[in-house]
Amino acid sequence: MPNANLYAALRAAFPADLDATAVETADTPAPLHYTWRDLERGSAMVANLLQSLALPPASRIAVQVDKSVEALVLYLAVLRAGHVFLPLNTAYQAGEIAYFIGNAEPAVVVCSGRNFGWVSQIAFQAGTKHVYTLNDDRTGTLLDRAAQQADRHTVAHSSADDLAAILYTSGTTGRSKGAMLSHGNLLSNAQVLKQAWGWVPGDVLIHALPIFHVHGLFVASHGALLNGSKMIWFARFDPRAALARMREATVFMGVPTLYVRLLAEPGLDHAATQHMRLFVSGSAPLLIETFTDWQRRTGHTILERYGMSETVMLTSNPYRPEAARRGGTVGFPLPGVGVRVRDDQGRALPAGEIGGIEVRGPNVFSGYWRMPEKTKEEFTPDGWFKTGDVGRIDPEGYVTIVGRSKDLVISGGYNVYPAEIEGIVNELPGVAESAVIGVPHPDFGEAVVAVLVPRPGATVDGAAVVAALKAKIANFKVPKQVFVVAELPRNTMGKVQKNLLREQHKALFAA
Ligand code: MLC
Ligand code: AMP
Repeated sequence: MPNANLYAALRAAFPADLDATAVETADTPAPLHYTWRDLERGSAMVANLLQSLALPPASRIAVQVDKSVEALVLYLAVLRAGHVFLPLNTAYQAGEIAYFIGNAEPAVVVCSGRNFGWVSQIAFQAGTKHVYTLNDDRTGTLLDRAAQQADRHTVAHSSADDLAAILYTSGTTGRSKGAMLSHGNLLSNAQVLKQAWGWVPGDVLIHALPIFHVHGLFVASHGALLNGSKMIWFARFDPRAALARMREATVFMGVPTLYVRLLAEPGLDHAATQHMRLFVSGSAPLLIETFTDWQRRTGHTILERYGMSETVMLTSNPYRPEAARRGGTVGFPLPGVGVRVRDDQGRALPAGEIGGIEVRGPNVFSGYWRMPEKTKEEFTPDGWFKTGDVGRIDPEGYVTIVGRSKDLVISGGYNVYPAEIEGIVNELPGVAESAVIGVPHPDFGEAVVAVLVPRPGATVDGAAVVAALKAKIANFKVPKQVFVVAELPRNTMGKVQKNLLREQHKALFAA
């Protein structure tokens, strides 16, 4: 059986000249150049370190570190060692991390040095035996220990169905679920995107997204690696600095907020983006204004695509000019991906009609980590995954997302599940109940807002609620505004009418 390990496929795509630059850092004090050989040797050393721990195959390696090239190397090492990469957003606080570690039971946890105290305490309590640190200045115990390892390593043999990564994604009810993605899921999608987006020799990617979610870790990194393309690596997105590098790059990928912030740069024009070949947007709806403003300012048409943690990429606007990239749509199903729209009773809907989007394909995950019941609920009896997105497919085949059946807010490309925030707000002293909604926001697309009702006789201060939440949950989940009201609007069934709240507060952040 050929080795289906994703690292083996990525490695095979490295250019013949292993001393060429694979990654150049853009926001370190001085630029750092990592060659393809550095990626190969560095990942071999970290893989050897993991191997020296004699972990069972497919052990989870949980990683909460700032973005760095070494963090990417760690990801490659986990792949090649045959373990399962579990990336965690650096914004997550202790309560969130405790849940992920308790649920995933990782054999190894890697965290930044400044968090070692509390993260290691959580990890050791959960039974994790090895906790390493990795800082964004190339220090930490992970690299110290890896430096003692050999720089040659034979890539573990994996089948296409073997797990490569677990990505936690929140649920409409209860806690986050770990989406289990296999080597085959990730590689098939990367290969399809390489074709679909016309990657060519000489492409250079500006990598400015975090690497703990699908967009930055898989779509962007795999795209460049599988094409042997150099990446210009930003640890933090800075619109002015990113724009300056477009004169030497060809591909950029971003969530809509990145495009909004680039549009605010006076220097964004045809000349500044002339060297670029492709701008990709996804993870959240791209406003038609952003799409048309971008066209006007740069002469480029943003290519919008649609995906999710459970499926990697599903649809894409066309790259080649035979068909137009249509603003407001997410394009056509990618080759090999099935997309269908059905009503609440599971009846197929004709073109143009709005219903639930269901998908299948080699990219679709196998299920949620240790949640067989939840997994069963999210798949139809005939094996299609219910995305929770609502949309339509027009007669020409373009898919348009019109809303979500899941109660979800997407803020700056990050998902926030109101049920999770409401649960935490309701526990705060003096709070009787709450409703969390998303309202339009000029920068983040949607912003989280909480409306709460105090207990009889209690006084609750909105600013104090925000301060309390900042200590408990990731900053992007914290409401940008809190309203204290006497009661929540309810329908005759007693259900909170969030649509009325959204309507009432829709102009809160009007630009
Ligand atoms: C930061 N803040 C956010 C936020 N990001 N608030 C809401 N939503 C967000 N996304 C908070 C900060 O903590 C700060 O709070 C305040 O907002 C302003 O911060 P900032 O300095 O403006 O934020 P910045 O660090 O510049 O980050 C913004 C961003 C970042 C857009 C660069 O959020 C980002 O990288 N987003 C990309 C997310 C992503 O990669 N998504 C892909 C998921 S994969 P305070 O209180 O401290 O002032 C997926 C599948 C698919 O969805 O299809 O791709
Ligand atoms: P995540 O769970 O973080 O992977 O987010 C996946 C969700 O992001 C999808 O189910 C969609 O709701 C949303 N999404 C991703 N891409 C787009 C897009 N181009 N337009 C609208 N929504 C999108």
